[in-house]
Amino acid sequence: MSIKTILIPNIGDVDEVEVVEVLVAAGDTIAVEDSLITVETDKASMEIPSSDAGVIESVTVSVGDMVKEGTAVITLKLADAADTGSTEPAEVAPAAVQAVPTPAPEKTPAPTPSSSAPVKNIAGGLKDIVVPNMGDFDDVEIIEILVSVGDRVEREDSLITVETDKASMEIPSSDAGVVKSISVNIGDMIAKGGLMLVLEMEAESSPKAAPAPAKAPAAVKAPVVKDVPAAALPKLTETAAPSKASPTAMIDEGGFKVAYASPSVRRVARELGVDLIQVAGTGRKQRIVKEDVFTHVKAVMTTPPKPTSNGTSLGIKPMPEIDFSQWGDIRTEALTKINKLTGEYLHRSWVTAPHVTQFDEADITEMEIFRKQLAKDMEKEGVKITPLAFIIKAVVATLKQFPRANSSLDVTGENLIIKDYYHIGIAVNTPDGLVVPVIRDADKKSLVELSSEVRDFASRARNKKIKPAEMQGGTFSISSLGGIGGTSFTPIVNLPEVAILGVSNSKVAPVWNGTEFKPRTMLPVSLSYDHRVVDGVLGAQFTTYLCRMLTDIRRLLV
Ligand code: CAO
Repeated sequence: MSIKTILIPNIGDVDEVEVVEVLVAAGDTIAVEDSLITVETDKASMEIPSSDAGVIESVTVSVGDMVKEGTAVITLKLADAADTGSTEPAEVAPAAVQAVPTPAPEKTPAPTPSSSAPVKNIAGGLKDIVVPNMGDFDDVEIIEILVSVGDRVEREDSLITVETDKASMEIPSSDAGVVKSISVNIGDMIAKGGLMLVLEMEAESSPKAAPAPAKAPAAVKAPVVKDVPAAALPKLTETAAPSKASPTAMIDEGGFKVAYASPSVRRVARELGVDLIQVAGTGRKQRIVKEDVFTHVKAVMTTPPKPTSNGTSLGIKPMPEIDFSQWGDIRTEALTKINKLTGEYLHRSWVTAPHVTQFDEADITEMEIFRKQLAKDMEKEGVKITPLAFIIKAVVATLKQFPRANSSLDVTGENLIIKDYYHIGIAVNTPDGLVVPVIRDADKKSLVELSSEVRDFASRARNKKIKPAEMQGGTFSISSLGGIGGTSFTPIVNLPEVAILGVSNSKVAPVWNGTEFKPRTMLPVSLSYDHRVVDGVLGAQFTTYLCRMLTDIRRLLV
Protein backbone atom coordinates (compact mmCIF):
# COMPACT_ATOMS: atom_id res chain seq x y z
CA MET A 1 0.00 0.00 0.00
CA SER A 2 1.50 3.35 -1.04
CA ILE A 3 1.83 6.46 1.07
CA LYS A 4 1.07 9.83 -0.44
CA THR A 5 1.61 13.31 0.95
CA ILE A 6 -1.25 15.65 0.21
CA LEU A 7 -0.04 19.21 -0.38
CA ILE A 8 -1.78 22.56 -0.48
CA PRO A 9 -2.60 23.24 -4.14
CA ASN A 10 -2.41 26.54 -5.95
CA ILE A 11 -4.71 28.82 -4.02
CA GLY A 12 -4.33 31.87 -6.16
CA ASP A 13 -2.71 35.20 -5.40
CA VAL A 14 -2.19 34.54 -1.73
CA ASP A 15 1.25 33.92 -0.31
CA GLU A 16 0.16 32.42 2.95
CA VAL A 17 -3.15 31.60 4.57
CA GLU A 18 -3.96 30.60 8.12
CA VAL A 19 -5.21 27.15 9.05
CA VAL A 20 -8.33 27.77 11.13
CA GLU A 21 -9.62 24.23 11.39
CA VAL A 22 -8.22 20.77 10.99
CA LEU A 23 -11.13 18.61 9.93
CA VAL A 24 -9.45 15.20 10.04
CA ALA A 25 -7.25 13.16 12.35
CA ALA A 26 -4.73 10.33 12.01
CA GLY A 27 -6.58 7.06 11.48
CA ASP A 28 -9.55 8.67 9.68
CA THR A 29 -10.68 7.03 6.48
CA ILE A 30 -11.35 9.67 3.86
CA ALA A 31 -12.72 9.76 0.34
CA VAL A 32 -11.65 11.88 -2.59
CA GLU A 33 -12.89 15.47 -2.13
CA ASP A 34 -13.31 15.11 1.63
CA SER A 35 -12.27 18.37 3.27
CA LEU A 36 -9.01 18.19 5.22
CA ILE A 37 -8.50 21.67 6.63
CA THR A 38 -10.10 25.10 6.48
CA VAL A 39 -7.89 28.03 5.63
CA GLU A 40 -8.88 31.60 5.90
CA THR A 41 -7.98 35.19 5.26
CA ASP A 42 -9.99 37.97 6.81
CA LYS A 43 -12.34 38.00 3.84
CA ALA A 44 -12.80 34.43 2.75
CA SER A 45 -12.44 30.91 4.00
CA MET A 46 -12.18 27.69 2.09
CA GLU A 47 -11.74 24.04 2.73
CA ILE A 48 -8.88 22.14 1.21
CA PRO A 49 -10.07 18.76 -0.03
CA SER A 50 -8.17 15.55 -0.49
CA SER A 51 -7.22 14.45 -3.99
CA ASP A 52 -7.17 10.81 -2.93
CA ALA A 53 -8.98 8.30 -0.79
CA GLY A 54 -7.34 6.31 1.99
CA VAL A 55 -6.49 6.20 5.65
CA ILE A 56 -4.67 9.18 7.16
CA GLU A 57 -1.25 8.29 8.50
CA SER A 58 -0.49 11.68 9.98
CA VAL A 59 -1.68 15.26 9.93
CA THR A 60 1.18 17.67 9.41
CA VAL A 61 -0.52 21.01 10.01
CA SER A 62 -2.13 22.51 13.07
CA VAL A 63 -4.65 25.25 13.71
CA GLY A 64 -2.86 28.58 13.52
CA ASP A 65 -0.19 27.45 11.07
CA MET A 66 0.39 29.66 8.08
CA VAL A 67 0.42 27.51 4.95
CA LYS A 68 0.89 28.11 1.24
CA GLU A 69 0.97 26.22 -2.01
CA GLY A 70 3.10 23.10 -1.52
CA THR A 71 2.74 22.82 2.26
CA ALA A 72 2.15 19.19 3.30
CA VAL A 73 -1.28 18.71 4.90
CA ILE A 74 -1.46 14.98 5.57
CA THR A 75 0.21 11.73 4.70
CA LEU A 76 -2.25 9.22 3.35
CA LYS A 77 -2.13 5.46 3.09
CA LEU A 78 -3.79 5.15 -0.28
CA ALA A 79 -6.83 2.98 -0.63
CA ASP A 80 -6.00 2.56 -4.29
CA ALA A 81 -5.42 -1.10 -5.16
CA ALA A 82 -2.67 -0.08 -7.55
CA ASP A 83 0.03 -0.01 -4.91
CA THR A 84 3.17 1.46 -6.43
CA GLY A 85 5.02 1.76 -3.18
CA SER A 86 5.60 5.42 -4.04
CA THR A 87 5.98 7.98 -1.27
CA GLU A 88 6.09 10.93 -3.63
CA PRO A 89 4.33 14.03 -2.43
CA ALA A 90 1.23 14.71 -4.46
CA GLU A 91 -0.33 18.09 -4.90
CA VAL A 92 -4.05 18.22 -4.88
CA ALA A 93 -5.28 18.64 -8.42
CA PRO A 94 -6.34 22.25 -8.90
CA ALA A 95 -9.79 21.13 -9.93
CA ALA A 96 -10.21 19.48 -6.56
CA VAL A 97 -9.99 22.71 -4.62
CA GLN A 98 -12.62 24.36 -6.65
CA ALA A 99 -15.65 24.91 -4.59
CA VAL A 100 -18.63 22.86 -5.57
CA PRO A 101 -21.61 25.04 -6.40
CA THR A 102 -24.47 24.38 -4.01
CA PRO A 103 -27.27 22.66 -5.87
CA ALA A 104 -30.38 24.46 -4.72
CA PRO A 105 -32.67 24.83 -7.69
CA GLU A 106 -35.66 25.63 -5.50
CA LYS A 107 -34.07 28.85 -4.32
CA THR A 108 -35.29 32.05 -5.93
CA PRO A 109 -32.67 33.26 -8.36
CA ALA A 110 -31.53 36.82 -7.76
CA PRO A 111 -32.41 39.20 -10.56
CA THR A 112 -29.87 39.16 -13.35
CA PRO A 113 -29.63 41.99 -15.82
CA SER A 114 -30.49 40.79 -19.29
CA SER A 115 -27.88 43.08 -20.77
CA SER A 116 -24.53 41.54 -21.45
CA ALA A 117 -22.93 44.65 -20.01
CA PRO A 118 -22.15 43.83 -16.39
CA VAL A 119 -22.56 47.38 -15.12
CA LYS A 120 -25.32 49.74 -16.10
CA ASN A 121 -25.06 53.46 -15.43
CA ILE A 122 -28.33 55.09 -14.72
CA ALA A 123 -29.01 58.76 -15.27
CA GLY A 124 -28.97 60.77 -12.05
CA GLY A 125 -25.86 59.11 -10.63
CA LEU A 126 -27.38 55.69 -9.87
CA LYS A 127 -25.43 52.59 -10.75
CA ASP A 128 -26.32 48.90 -10.71
CA ILE A 129 -23.70 46.90 -8.83
CA VAL A 130 -23.55 43.37 -10.17
CA VAL A 131 -21.67 40.20 -9.29
CA PRO A 132 -18.30 40.08 -11.02
CA ASN A 133 -16.81 37.04 -12.67
CA MET A 134 -16.56 34.38 -9.96
CA GLY A 135 -15.00 31.71 -12.12
CA ASP A 136 -16.67 28.36 -12.49
CA PHE A 137 -19.68 29.12 -10.34
CA ASP A 138 -23.01 29.06 -12.07
CA ASP A 139 -25.04 29.89 -9.02
CA VAL A 140 -23.98 30.46 -5.45
CA GLU A 141 -26.11 31.04 -2.41
CA ILE A 142 -26.19 34.38 -0.63
CA ILE A 143 -25.70 33.72 3.09
CA GLU A 144 -25.17 37.24 4.35
CA ILE A 145 -25.97 40.75 3.25
CA LEU A 146 -23.41 43.07 4.70
CA VAL A 147 -24.86 46.47 3.90
CA SER A 148 -28.17 48.26 4.36
CA VAL A 149 -29.99 50.92 2.40
CA GLY A 150 -28.42 54.27 3.25
CA ASP A 151 -24.96 52.83 3.99
CA ARG A 152 -22.05 54.51 2.34
CA VAL A 153 -19.66 51.99 0.81
CA GLU A 154 -16.18 52.39 -0.56
CA ARG A 155 -14.88 50.65 -3.61
CA GLU A 156 -13.91 47.08 -2.58
CA ASP A 157 -16.13 47.14 0.50
CA SER A 158 -17.82 43.78 0.90
CA LEU A 159 -21.50 43.79 -0.02
CA ILE A 160 -22.64 40.19 0.35
CA THR A 161 -21.22 36.83 1.36
CA VAL A 162 -21.86 33.87 -0.90
CA GLU A 163 -21.24 30.26 -0.09
CA THR A 164 -20.92 26.91 -1.75
CA ASP A 165 -20.56 23.74 0.26
CA LYS A 166 -16.78 24.18 0.21
CA ALA A 167 -16.10 27.88 0.40
CA SER A 168 -17.54 31.20 1.33
CA MET A 169 -16.48 34.53 -0.06
CA GLU A 170 -17.39 38.12 0.05
CA ILE A 171 -18.38 40.00 -3.04
CA PRO A 172 -16.99 43.54 -3.05
CA SER A 173 -18.37 46.71 -4.50
CA SER A 174 -16.91 47.91 -7.76
CA ASP A 175 -17.69 51.52 -6.84
CA ALA A 176 -18.09 53.92 -3.94
CA GLY A 177 -21.42 55.48 -3.10
CA VAL A 178 -24.55 55.31 -0.98
CA VAL A 179 -26.73 52.20 -1.13
CA LYS A 180 -30.09 53.21 -2.65
CA SER A 181 -31.69 49.76 -2.81
CA ILE A 182 -30.75 46.13 -2.28
CA SER A 183 -31.93 43.67 -4.91
CA VAL A 184 -31.09 40.37 -3.20
CA ASN A 185 -32.11 38.45 -0.12
CA ILE A 186 -30.37 35.88 2.04
CA GLY A 187 -30.97 32.49 0.43
CA ASP A 188 -31.10 33.80 -3.13
CA MET A 189 -28.93 32.07 -5.69
CA ILE A 190 -26.77 34.48 -7.64
CA ALA A 191 -24.40 34.22 -10.59
CA LYS A 192 -22.04 36.46 -12.52
CA GLY A 193 -23.88 39.59 -13.65
CA GLY A 194 -26.56 39.22 -10.97
CA LEU A 195 -27.77 42.56 -9.65
CA MET A 196 -26.81 42.99 -6.00
CA LEU A 197 -27.78 46.57 -5.33
CA VAL A 198 -28.09 50.06 -6.70
CA LEU A 199 -25.59 52.70 -5.60
CA GLU A 200 -25.99 56.43 -5.70
CA MET A 201 -22.63 57.44 -7.08
CA GLU A 202 -20.43 60.05 -5.55
CA ALA A 203 -19.55 61.63 -8.89
CA GLU A 204 -20.13 65.33 -9.55
CA SER A 205 -23.19 64.31 -11.53
CA SER A 206 -24.80 63.30 -8.30
CA PRO A 207 -25.00 66.36 -6.08
CA LYS A 208 -27.34 64.59 -3.66
CA ALA A 209 -24.71 62.10 -2.70
CA ALA A 210 -23.37 64.10 0.19
CA PRO A 211 -20.37 62.50 1.82
CA ALA A 212 -21.53 60.43 4.73
CA PRO A 213 -19.34 59.62 7.69
CA ALA A 214 -17.05 56.70 7.03
CA LYS A 215 -18.60 53.60 8.59
CA ALA A 216 -15.54 51.48 9.14
CA PRO A 217 -11.78 51.71 9.45
CA ALA A 218 -9.59 51.28 6.42
CA ALA A 219 -9.15 47.63 7.20
CA VAL A 220 -12.55 46.79 5.77
CA LYS A 221 -11.44 48.09 2.45
CA ALA A 222 -8.97 45.29 1.94
CA PRO A 223 -9.38 43.86 -1.53
CA VAL A 224 -11.32 40.64 -1.51
CA VAL A 225 -12.47 38.19 -4.11
CA LYS A 226 -11.97 39.95 -7.36
CA ASP A 227 -12.64 38.74 -10.86
CA VAL A 228 -11.21 35.33 -10.29
CA PRO A 229 -9.60 33.22 -12.95
CA ALA A 230 -11.74 30.16 -13.40
CA ALA A 231 -8.77 27.88 -13.09
CA ALA A 232 -8.08 28.56 -9.42
CA LEU A 233 -11.25 29.21 -7.52
CA PRO A 234 -12.02 30.31 -4.96
CA LYS A 235 -9.30 32.91 -4.87
CA LEU A 236 -8.04 34.00 -1.52
CA THR A 237 -6.58 37.41 -1.18
CA GLU A 238 -3.74 38.59 0.91
CA THR A 239 -4.43 38.66 4.59
CA ALA A 240 -5.17 42.19 5.63
CA ALA A 241 -5.44 43.62 9.10
CA PRO A 242 -8.38 42.07 10.98
CA SER A 243 -11.55 43.57 9.68
CA LYS A 244 -14.16 44.74 12.13
CA ALA A 245 -16.77 44.34 9.46
CA SER A 246 -15.78 40.84 8.52
CA PRO A 247 -18.78 38.53 8.54
CA THR A 248 -16.54 35.70 9.58
CA ALA A 249 -16.09 37.26 13.01
CA MET A 250 -18.70 37.25 15.74
CA ILE A 251 -19.61 40.90 15.51
CA ASP A 252 -22.48 43.01 16.59
CA GLU A 253 -22.70 45.94 14.29
CA GLY A 254 -25.82 48.01 14.49
CA GLY A 255 -27.50 45.19 16.40
CA PHE A 256 -26.78 42.66 13.65
CA LYS A 257 -24.77 39.69 14.81
CA VAL A 258 -22.87 37.50 12.45
CA ALA A 259 -21.24 34.19 13.31
CA TYR A 260 -17.61 33.34 12.64
CA ALA A 261 -17.61 29.88 11.09
CA SER A 262 -16.48 27.99 8.02
CA PRO A 263 -18.82 26.66 5.34
CA SER A 264 -18.71 23.12 6.67
CA VAL A 265 -19.61 24.32 10.17
CA ARG A 266 -22.41 26.42 8.75
CA ARG A 267 -23.64 23.38 6.85
CA VAL A 268 -23.65 21.22 10.00
CA ALA A 269 -25.41 24.00 11.91
CA ARG A 270 -28.04 24.31 9.20
CA GLU A 271 -28.64 20.54 9.19
CA LEU A 272 -29.08 20.52 12.96
CA GLY A 273 -31.19 23.67 12.97
CA VAL A 274 -28.64 25.50 15.13
CA ASP A 275 -28.53 29.28 15.10
CA LEU A 276 -24.79 29.97 15.08
CA ILE A 277 -25.35 33.28 16.85
CA GLN A 278 -26.21 31.22 19.94
CA VAL A 279 -23.00 29.17 19.75
CA ALA A 280 -19.83 30.10 21.63
CA GLY A 281 -16.76 29.66 19.46
CA THR A 282 -13.72 28.01 21.00
CA GLY A 283 -11.49 28.17 17.95
CA ARG A 284 -8.91 30.80 17.26
CA LYS A 285 -10.34 34.30 17.33
CA GLN A 286 -13.52 32.76 18.79
CA ARG A 287 -14.17 30.93 15.56
CA ILE A 288 -16.99 28.39 15.81
CA VAL A 289 -15.79 24.88 15.04
CA LYS A 290 -17.94 21.78 14.53
CA GLU A 291 -17.37 20.61 18.10
CA ASP A 292 -18.86 23.90 19.32
CA VAL A 293 -22.04 23.19 17.38
CA PHE A 294 -22.24 19.66 18.81
CA THR A 295 -21.53 20.91 22.33
CA HIS A 296 -24.28 23.49 21.93
CA VAL A 297 -26.78 20.87 20.75
CA LYS A 298 -25.83 18.56 23.62
CA ALA A 299 -26.24 21.36 26.14
CA VAL A 300 -29.67 22.27 24.80
CA MET A 301 -30.78 18.64 24.80
CA THR A 302 -29.60 17.88 28.31
CA THR A 303 -30.52 21.12 30.08
CA PRO A 304 -33.98 20.87 31.65
CA PRO A 305 -36.18 23.74 30.56
CA LYS A 306 -36.28 26.62 33.02
CA PRO A 307 -39.51 26.82 35.01
CA THR A 308 -41.76 29.48 33.58
CA SER A 309 -44.59 31.43 35.15
CA ASN A 310 -47.08 29.90 32.73
CA GLY A 311 -46.02 26.30 33.34
CA THR A 312 -44.69 25.21 29.98
CA SER A 313 -42.76 21.99 29.36
CA LEU A 314 -40.93 20.35 32.26
CA GLY A 315 -38.96 18.02 30.06
CA ILE A 316 -40.73 15.00 31.55
CA LYS A 317 -40.43 11.88 29.44
CA PRO A 318 -43.77 10.82 27.96
CA MET A 319 -45.44 7.64 29.21
CA PRO A 320 -44.63 4.67 27.02
CA GLU A 321 -47.49 3.15 25.08
CA ILE A 322 -48.65 0.06 26.96
CA ASP A 323 -50.80 -2.76 25.64
CA PHE A 324 -53.03 -3.43 28.67
CA SER A 325 -54.85 -6.26 26.88
CA GLN A 326 -51.81 -8.44 27.55
CA TRP A 327 -53.05 -8.72 31.17
CA GLY A 328 -56.81 -9.08 30.59
CA ASP A 329 -59.90 -7.82 28.76
CA ILE A 330 -60.10 -4.08 28.21
CA ARG A 331 -62.56 -1.48 26.91
CA THR A 332 -61.62 1.90 25.46
CA GLU A 333 -63.73 4.97 26.19
CA ALA A 334 -62.98 8.32 24.60
CA LEU A 335 -62.54 11.22 27.02
CA THR A 336 -65.16 13.93 26.70
CA LYS A 337 -64.19 17.39 25.55
CA ILE A 338 -64.70 18.61 29.13
CA ASN A 339 -62.50 15.79 30.48
CA LYS A 340 -59.71 16.78 28.12
CA LEU A 341 -59.96 20.50 28.82
CA THR A 342 -60.18 19.96 32.57
CA GLY A 343 -57.20 17.63 32.39
CA GLU A 344 -55.14 20.27 30.63
CA TYR A 345 -56.08 23.02 33.08
CA LEU A 346 -55.55 20.87 36.16
CA HIS A 347 -52.23 19.59 34.87
CA ARG A 348 -51.04 23.10 34.15
CA SER A 349 -52.09 24.27 37.60
CA TRP A 350 -50.53 21.28 39.28
CA VAL A 351 -47.13 21.71 37.66
CA THR A 352 -47.12 25.50 37.73
CA ALA A 353 -48.19 26.30 41.27
CA PRO A 354 -46.33 24.75 44.21
CA HIS A 355 -49.28 23.38 46.17
CA VAL A 356 -49.71 23.17 49.92
CA THR A 357 -52.95 22.08 51.59
CA GLN A 358 -54.01 23.29 55.03
CA PHE A 359 -56.62 21.16 56.84
CA ASP A 360 -59.03 22.27 59.54
CA GLU A 361 -62.43 21.49 61.01
CA ALA A 362 -65.28 23.91 61.69
CA ASP A 363 -67.79 23.31 64.39
CA ILE A 364 -70.99 23.98 62.43
CA THR A 365 -73.42 22.72 65.08
CA GLU A 366 -75.15 26.10 65.52
CA MET A 367 -74.98 26.83 61.81
CA GLU A 368 -76.68 23.53 61.02
CA ILE A 369 -79.51 24.22 63.52
CA PHE A 370 -80.17 27.54 61.80
CA ARG A 371 -79.68 26.11 58.27
CA LYS A 372 -82.13 23.27 58.85
CA GLN A 373 -84.73 25.74 60.15
CA LEU A 374 -84.15 28.05 57.19
CA ALA A 375 -84.20 25.11 54.76
CA LYS A 376 -87.58 24.07 56.09
CA ASP A 377 -88.89 27.62 55.64
CA MET A 378 -87.52 27.95 52.15
CA GLU A 379 -88.70 24.53 51.01
CA LYS A 380 -92.14 26.04 50.40
CA GLU A 381 -90.50 28.59 48.12
CA GLY A 382 -88.81 25.74 46.24
CA VAL A 383 -85.32 26.77 47.39
CA LYS A 384 -82.94 24.18 48.85
CA ILE A 385 -80.51 25.58 51.41
CA THR A 386 -77.40 23.41 51.83
CA PRO A 387 -74.28 24.17 53.89
CA LEU A 388 -72.64 25.45 50.71
CA ALA A 389 -74.41 28.84 50.78
CA PHE A 390 -73.07 29.44 54.31
CA ILE A 391 -69.63 28.33 53.24
CA ILE A 392 -69.65 30.81 50.32
CA LYS A 393 -70.61 33.62 52.73
CA ALA A 394 -67.88 32.64 55.18
CA VAL A 395 -65.32 32.38 52.37
CA VAL A 396 -66.12 35.90 51.14
CA ALA A 397 -65.74 37.28 54.69
CA THR A 398 -62.39 35.49 54.98
CA LEU A 399 -61.18 36.78 51.60
CA LYS A 400 -62.02 40.31 52.72
CA GLN A 401 -59.89 39.69 55.79
CA PHE A 402 -57.02 38.21 53.74
CA PRO A 403 -57.10 39.95 50.32
CA ARG A 404 -53.92 38.18 49.20
CA ALA A 405 -55.97 35.00 48.84
CA ASN A 406 -58.22 36.87 46.38
CA SER A 407 -55.44 37.64 43.92
CA SER A 408 -53.54 36.39 40.88
CA LEU A 409 -49.90 36.50 39.88
CA ASP A 410 -49.36 38.46 36.70
CA VAL A 411 -47.83 36.69 33.73
CA THR A 412 -44.31 37.85 34.61
CA GLY A 413 -44.66 36.26 38.04
CA GLU A 414 -43.38 39.49 39.56
CA ASN A 415 -46.61 41.27 40.55
CA LEU A 416 -49.70 40.35 42.47
CA ILE A 417 -53.05 41.50 41.15
CA ILE A 418 -55.38 41.83 44.13
CA LYS A 419 -59.06 41.92 43.25
CA ASP A 420 -61.67 43.97 45.04
CA TYR A 421 -64.49 41.83 43.69
CA TYR A 422 -65.55 38.42 44.95
CA HIS A 423 -66.49 36.03 42.15
CA ILE A 424 -66.63 32.53 43.59
CA GLY A 425 -66.25 29.49 41.34
CA ILE A 426 -68.22 26.39 42.38
CA ALA A 427 -67.01 23.01 41.10
CA VAL A 428 -69.98 21.14 39.68
CA ASN A 429 -69.88 17.49 38.80
CA THR A 430 -71.65 16.63 35.50
CA PRO A 431 -71.89 13.39 33.49
CA ASP A 432 -69.39 14.88 31.03
CA GLY A 433 -66.94 15.97 33.69
CA LEU A 434 -66.15 18.85 35.99
CA VAL A 435 -67.18 22.44 35.24
CA VAL A 436 -66.71 25.52 37.41
CA PRO A 437 -69.41 28.19 36.95
CA VAL A 438 -68.72 31.45 38.75
CA ILE A 439 -71.07 33.22 41.14
CA ARG A 440 -70.46 36.92 40.51
CA ASP A 441 -70.35 39.42 43.34
CA ALA A 442 -71.01 36.75 45.95
CA ASP A 443 -70.42 39.39 48.63
CA LYS A 444 -73.58 41.17 47.56
CA LYS A 445 -75.86 38.12 47.61
CA SER A 446 -78.04 36.65 50.36
CA LEU A 447 -78.00 33.02 51.51
CA VAL A 448 -81.15 32.38 49.53
CA GLU A 449 -79.76 34.03 46.39
CA LEU A 450 -76.54 32.07 46.69
CA SER A 451 -78.43 28.80 47.17
CA SER A 452 -80.67 29.52 44.17
CA GLU A 453 -77.72 30.40 41.99
CA VAL A 454 -75.82 27.22 42.93
CA ARG A 455 -78.92 25.13 42.09
CA ASP A 456 -79.41 26.94 38.80
CA PHE A 457 -75.77 26.50 37.80
CA ALA A 458 -75.73 22.83 38.83
CA SER A 459 -78.85 22.06 36.83
CA ARG A 460 -77.75 24.01 33.74
CA ALA A 461 -74.24 22.55 33.92
CA ARG A 462 -75.64 19.05 33.92
CA ASN A 463 -77.83 19.96 30.90
CA LYS A 464 -74.89 21.53 29.05
CA LYS A 465 -76.49 24.96 29.22
CA ILE A 466 -73.68 26.86 30.92
CA LYS A 467 -72.11 29.55 28.74
CA PRO A 468 -68.30 29.91 28.64
CA ALA A 469 -68.56 33.47 29.99
CA GLU A 470 -70.27 32.10 33.10
CA MET A 471 -67.14 30.10 33.88
CA GLN A 472 -64.73 33.02 33.67
CA GLY A 473 -63.52 35.69 36.06
CA GLY A 474 -63.46 33.67 39.28
CA THR A 475 -61.31 34.95 42.13
CA PHE A 476 -61.52 31.88 44.42
CA SER A 477 -63.06 28.41 44.03
CA ILE A 478 -64.90 25.95 46.25
CA SER A 479 -65.06 22.25 45.59
CA SER A 480 -67.69 20.65 47.80
CA LEU A 481 -67.76 16.89 48.10
CA GLY A 482 -69.71 17.23 51.34
CA GLY A 483 -72.87 15.72 49.88
CA ILE A 484 -70.92 12.67 48.75
CA GLY A 485 -68.59 11.72 51.58
CA GLY A 486 -64.97 11.60 52.59
CA THR A 487 -63.00 13.04 55.44
CA SER A 488 -60.64 15.35 53.54
CA PHE A 489 -59.01 15.84 50.17
CA THR A 490 -56.50 18.11 48.47
CA PRO A 491 -58.13 20.15 45.69
CA ILE A 492 -56.00 21.61 42.89
CA VAL A 493 -55.80 25.39 42.72
CA ASN A 494 -57.79 26.76 39.80
CA LEU A 495 -55.09 29.02 38.30
CA PRO A 496 -54.82 31.96 37.93
CA GLU A 497 -56.59 31.98 41.30
CA VAL A 498 -54.25 31.35 44.20
CA ALA A 499 -56.36 29.22 46.53
CA ILE A 500 -59.27 26.78 46.58
CA LEU A 501 -61.36 25.43 49.43
CA GLY A 502 -62.23 21.74 49.55
CA VAL A 503 -65.27 20.85 51.67
CA SER A 504 -65.83 17.32 52.92
CA ASN A 505 -68.67 15.57 54.68
CA SER A 506 -69.64 16.95 58.08
CA LYS A 507 -70.09 14.48 60.90
CA VAL A 508 -71.23 14.57 64.47
CA ALA A 509 -68.21 13.86 66.65
CA PRO A 510 -67.36 14.05 70.39
CA VAL A 511 -65.52 17.32 70.96
CA TRP A 512 -63.73 18.22 74.24
CA ASN A 513 -64.95 21.63 75.44
CA GLY A 514 -62.49 21.86 78.38
CA THR A 515 -64.62 20.03 80.87
CA GLU A 516 -66.43 17.37 78.90
CA PHE A 517 -66.94 15.76 75.52
CA LYS A 518 -69.96 17.11 73.68
CA PRO A 519 -71.47 15.92 70.38
CA ARG A 520 -70.70 18.59 67.79
CA THR A 521 -71.19 18.71 64.00
CA MET A 522 -67.74 19.09 62.53
CA LEU A 523 -67.10 20.17 58.95
CA PRO A 524 -63.70 19.23 57.46
CA VAL A 525 -62.22 21.87 55.18
CA SER A 526 -58.99 21.84 53.21
CA LEU A 527 -57.44 24.92 51.69
CA SER A 528 -55.00 24.28 48.85
CA TYR A 529 -52.96 27.31 47.95
CA ASP A 530 -50.28 28.45 45.55
CA HIS A 531 -47.27 28.72 47.81
CA ARG A 532 -45.74 31.38 45.55
CA VAL A 533 -48.43 33.76 46.83
CA VAL A 534 -49.86 32.33 50.03
CA ASP A 535 -47.47 31.22 52.74
CA GLY A 536 -48.15 28.68 55.47
CA VAL A 537 -49.06 31.29 58.06
CA LEU A 538 -51.62 32.90 55.80
CA GLY A 539 -52.97 29.45 54.91
CA ALA A 540 -53.50 28.60 58.57
CA GLN A 541 -54.89 32.06 59.38
CA PHE A 542 -57.32 31.70 56.49
CA THR A 543 -58.77 28.35 57.61
CA THR A 544 -58.84 29.42 61.27
CA TYR A 545 -60.77 32.59 60.43
CA LEU A 546 -63.07 30.70 58.07
CA CYS A 547 -63.87 28.11 60.71
CA ARG A 548 -64.60 30.84 63.24
CA MET A 549 -67.06 32.42 60.81
CA LEU A 550 -68.79 29.07 60.26
CA THR A 551 -68.88 28.27 63.95
CA ASP A 552 -70.51 31.58 64.83
CA ILE A 553 -72.39 32.74 61.76
CA ARG A 554 -73.49 35.91 63.55
CA ARG A 555 -69.99 37.15 62.82
CA LEU A 556 -70.86 37.13 59.12
CA LEU A 557 -73.14 40.06 59.84
CA VAL A 558 -70.36 42.18 61.29
N1 CAO B 1 -71.59 17.70 54.83
C1 CAO B 1 -72.68 16.95 54.99
N2 CAO B 1 -73.72 17.02 54.13
C2 CAO B 1 -73.64 17.89 53.13
C3 CAO B 1 -72.54 18.69 52.92
C4 CAO B 1 -71.49 18.59 53.85
N3 CAO B 1 -70.39 19.31 53.73
N4 CAO B 1 -72.77 19.44 51.84
C5 CAO B 1 -73.95 19.12 51.36
N5 CAO B 1 -74.49 18.17 52.14
C6 CAO B 1 -75.76 17.55 51.96
C7 CAO B 1 -76.80 18.54 51.53
O1 CAO B 1 -77.35 19.21 52.63
C8 CAO B 1 -77.74 17.64 50.85
O2 CAO B 1 -78.48 16.96 51.82
P1 CAO B 1 -80.07 16.65 51.63
O3 CAO B 1 -80.21 15.95 50.33
O4 CAO B 1 -80.38 15.83 52.82
O5 CAO B 1 -80.73 17.97 51.65
C9 CAO B 1 -76.87 16.61 50.18
O6 CAO B 1 -75.63 16.65 50.90
C10 CAO B 1 -76.58 16.85 48.72
O7 CAO B 1 -76.15 18.15 48.53
P2 CAO B 1 -75.82 18.65 47.06
O8 CAO B 1 -74.57 18.08 46.69
O9 CAO B 1 -76.99 18.39 46.22
O10 CAO B 1 -75.77 20.18 47.21
P3 CAO B 1 -74.54 21.11 47.57
O11 CAO B 1 -75.08 22.48 47.62
O12 CAO B 1 -73.82 20.66 48.74
O13 CAO B 1 -73.56 20.97 46.31
C11 CAO B 1 -72.85 21.01 44.05
C12 CAO B 1 -73.93 21.44 45.04
C13 CAO B 1 -73.26 21.46 42.70
C14 CAO B 1 -71.55 21.68 44.45
C15 CAO B 1 -72.68 19.50 44.13
O14 CAO B 1 -73.86 18.88 43.70
C16 CAO B 1 -71.54 18.97 43.32
O15 CAO B 1 -71.61 18.83 42.09
N6 CAO B 1 -70.44 18.61 43.99
C17 CAO B 1 -69.33 17.99 43.34
C18 CAO B 1 -68.22 18.97 43.24
C19 CAO B 1 -67.01 18.26 42.66
O16 CAO B 1 -67.09 17.51 41.71
N7 CAO B 1 -65.85 18.51 43.25
C20 CAO B 1 -64.67 17.84 42.88
C21 CAO B 1 -63.82 18.74 42.14
S1 CAO B 1 -62.25 18.09 41.92
O17 CAO B 1 -62.49 16.76 41.13
